[in-house]
Parts: sequence; C-alpha cells; structure tokens
Amino acid sequence: MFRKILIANRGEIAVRIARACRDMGVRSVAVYSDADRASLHVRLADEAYPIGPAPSRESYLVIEKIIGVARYADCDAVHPGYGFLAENPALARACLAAGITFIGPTAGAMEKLGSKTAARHIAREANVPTVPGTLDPIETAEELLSIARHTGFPVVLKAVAGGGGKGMRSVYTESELAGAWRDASSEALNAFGDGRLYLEKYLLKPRHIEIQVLGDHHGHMVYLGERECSVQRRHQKVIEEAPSPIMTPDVRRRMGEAAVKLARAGGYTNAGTVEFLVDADRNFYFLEMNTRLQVEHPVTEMVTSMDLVKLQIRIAAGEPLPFTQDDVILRGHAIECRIYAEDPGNNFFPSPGKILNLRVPSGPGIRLDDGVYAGWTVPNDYDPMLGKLIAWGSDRAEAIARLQRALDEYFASGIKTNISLFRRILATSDFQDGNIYTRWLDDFLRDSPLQDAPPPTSTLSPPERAALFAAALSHLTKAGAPETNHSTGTSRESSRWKADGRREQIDREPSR
Ligand code: MV4
Repeated sequence: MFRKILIANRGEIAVRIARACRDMGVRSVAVYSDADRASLHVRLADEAYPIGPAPSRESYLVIEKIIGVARYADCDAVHPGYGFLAENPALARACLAAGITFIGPTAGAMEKLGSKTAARHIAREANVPTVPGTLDPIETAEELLSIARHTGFPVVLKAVAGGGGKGMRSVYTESELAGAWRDASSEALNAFGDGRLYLEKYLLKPRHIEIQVLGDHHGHMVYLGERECSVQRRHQKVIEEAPSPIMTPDVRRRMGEAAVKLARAGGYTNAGTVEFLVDADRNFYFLEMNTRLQVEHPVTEMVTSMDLVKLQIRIAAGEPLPFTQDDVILRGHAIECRIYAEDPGNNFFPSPGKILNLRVPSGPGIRLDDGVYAGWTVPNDYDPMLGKLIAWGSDRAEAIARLQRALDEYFASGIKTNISLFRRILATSDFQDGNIYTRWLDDFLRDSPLQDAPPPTSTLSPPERAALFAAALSHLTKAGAPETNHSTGTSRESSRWKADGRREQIDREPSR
C-alpha cells in the first residue's frame, strides 16, 4: 500500500479523497492555489503545499507543479479527482516518468476510450450497441448530406472533441443541415480548437443512464450497476440516482456486460463510467466513456455498500479486486443533489461569496459530501459547487422523503444556493413517478416559472423551525453584524467565474 498520496484537486472531491486516505492509514497531501489557502481540503489533509495563483491554468492545471510537489513531499501516488487534470493523459504519463503511481487508467486507455470517435470504433468492434451514424469525422458537404439521408432525420451533429453539449446541433430537416454544420463546427473550433464533427441519429426524449465499472491489474472487471442522470440543466447534471427507475435486472445485466466488454477492449483499469442513451423501449446505445471517478459516485457507493475511492487506491496499488460480479448486491435507493452557490432567482447565475452561517442536515439515510464551512468564502475562480447531498432509503419513495427532509434542514446565509430548485423538482409527479428524460428539467423550467414554486415541504414542526431560526439569528448576532455586501460576490472587479457563467448563459441557450 502507498505511504502518501497527493490529491491533485480542491473542494469536496479533495476532501472525499483525504477521508479515504485517513480511513486507510495513508498520509494525504493537499495542494492549493492562492484562493484556497483557507479551504477545507487543506485543513483535512496531513500536509498542504501552495501551487500558485487562483486561475487554475496557473495552479491546478500545471502538471509540473503537481509532480514537483509530489516529489518534494515524497508521495508515491497521485489521485486526480474529477475535472482539472483527471482525464489528461499527460498527467498519467508524467507520473509514470517520475516513478509515481497515477490513481486511474493508463494514458493509453484514457486516450482510446476518452476519444468519442475512437471509443465508437471500439464499441462497434466489441459488439456494443452505438447510436446509428458515422464512426469518423465527416469531411465534405456531399458526405454530410448522403450520411444524413441514409441515417434519417432527425440527426445530431457532434464535435469530435466535444463535451457538455458544445458543438452539438440537432437537425430536423435537410434545409437546416448546412447552417447547423457551420454553427456547430465554428462553436467546436472556438471551444476546443478542433472543428471536426460526426453525425448520429437524434434520439427523442432518451434517458442518460451510465454504468460504473471497476477493473484491476489482474484481468478482473466488474460493473457496479447504473446511475440515472437524466435530470440535467443545459448539459449539467443536477440530480442523479441509483438504481434507475426504469431498470430491470435483465437490462442491467446486458448494459453492465456491454460496459465491461467495452472497457476490456480498451485495456481499461481502475474506476470508469460508460454512458448510454436509453430509449422508451429500454434499447440502449453507447454514448461515451468517462475515464475518471465521477461527481455522482456516492449514489453507487450507497447502494453497493462499497467505497469507490478506497477501491481505486487499492487497485492502483496492485491489489486484486476483493470481490467478484456475483458479490455485487444492490440494496435500496440513493438520490444525490448537487448543491451550488448560484441564484435560482437570477437564472442560476453563480453566487460566490462569504458563507455567514451554515447548518447542514443529517439523520437517518443522509450523507453530505461537501467542501465548505461557515466563515469561508466561496471563490470566484472555480465551479461554485458547495457539495452533494445524498439520501439513501430502502426504496425510492423513502429516499425521496428523506431527501426532502434534509433539504428543508439545509440552511446557508451569505450566499444564494440552488436548494429551492431541488424542492421544486422533488415535488413534481414526473420526478416522483420517475418520468424523466434528458430534456425534462429544461422543459420544466421553461414551463413553470419560479412563482409557481410550492412552499417548502417542511417536516420540521413550527416550534422546531422557530428554534432553528433563533439559533441561526443568535449565531449571527454573536458573530457581530455581518456586512451584507460581502466582498467577492458583489465586487465590480473582474470575476472570471462570473464572466464564464455569463458567456455560458449565452452559449447554452437551448436551440429547441
Ligand atoms: C444525444 C441525444 C440524442 N441523440 N445523442 C448531450 C451531451 C452529450 N454528452 C450527449 N448529449 C446528447 N446526445 C443522440 N444521438 C441527446 C443528448 C442530450 C442529453 C444527453 C444526456 C443528458 C442530457 C442531455 C440533454 C440534451 C441532449
């Protein structure tokens, strides 16, 4: 086993990894930018080292700095978390060259399965169903037209280098094809420096369901069931759950086996996720593979009783998987909400700033993976996710009820949060019945303006609510009268995060 692991990340996932290290008796090393000096991951790790200015391009994304700290602090492994360098094969290679273990797949597997078109080739060869369309980038206008006609409308154009819906256009008629091509291509060129596009049949109202896989260095590979991730806002996941409300044991087995076949074909090791689109008849089609631990991994942990980060570390250290596919037993239901510092009243615009008061939920079936504390300032410079609230229940209805209870207990002041969004979603009959698809949330937000929000479905009695409020008030008074204009959130100085957010509001306006 490793002695010391460097955590090349920040926020809640860095905290999550530090906790796994502590549970395993492995020392943890945090790195932090100037904006993160007081961050929770720095406090919870055994050691911490500065890596430069707030912008991630000058800190969390600089491979030489990460390797430099790992060497200086004598680490024997690096965990990349998600985002930042997690899917950058150059970090895996740099670790290898420095004699440090990268906790993740090899650079080669990352390249093969992380590339959308290369992964589509591997899927076809491994007999894993893919959405009908092209395997390679389209070169000419004639080719585009003939492939679109052959595939049948509607079709969707996707960027080879794409992600997050950027460089993606659905096309319903032949006359829209050329314009959509130009738009998608220039958007992709802008965002990724690569304007190449491929084409797929456009599925209407599909679900996004993904399979968690885990492979060791001894030829063992298992699937740990699925996560339903259809509740998304502009290609950002908002709520995830396990299992999927539409899953059957037979479809789960077939999707799981397909995911394992694909990962094996790409020489994959460690934790990975295979994404599928699933239609109303439960036909599934491979979409892409994520070669990292994912934000929503806790719902899988809750229903499998496994610790995915510990397993990642044990696999990277060369241990064989400590169980087989037959030992994977799913129990109960888990639902996760991604809690963000953003303003539901202002189109979910980022709302960083100082957290004045924080009272977090707990109790039966509740797990909170967060990276914040009262008195800490949510920086402008990064994704403003505060953490994830996860509820487990013996069935889906119990998980929903516990999540609603926990949401009502969550109290944060000083920043805006998207807690009210989850209350609204959980109160709909569509969500309660599991009738969700990839555009569901965008449709819901378009069709039900904010005023229609139901009152909080509080499970606290009026005296309990009064007591909670009084406690918060007394804390505020003791802390001295807080300034209401916290410095970072309202300052007029340039904020990269807000500027990015504003740009995305423009870029990501749904086209249909
Ligand atoms: C699709 C699709 C329908 N048909 N591909 C959006 C982001 C990218 N990862 C894949 N996406 C989609 N690809 C075909 N052939 C619908 C979507 C899609 C979507 C997928 C997952 C979650 C939310 C979504 C929202 C809109 C569209």
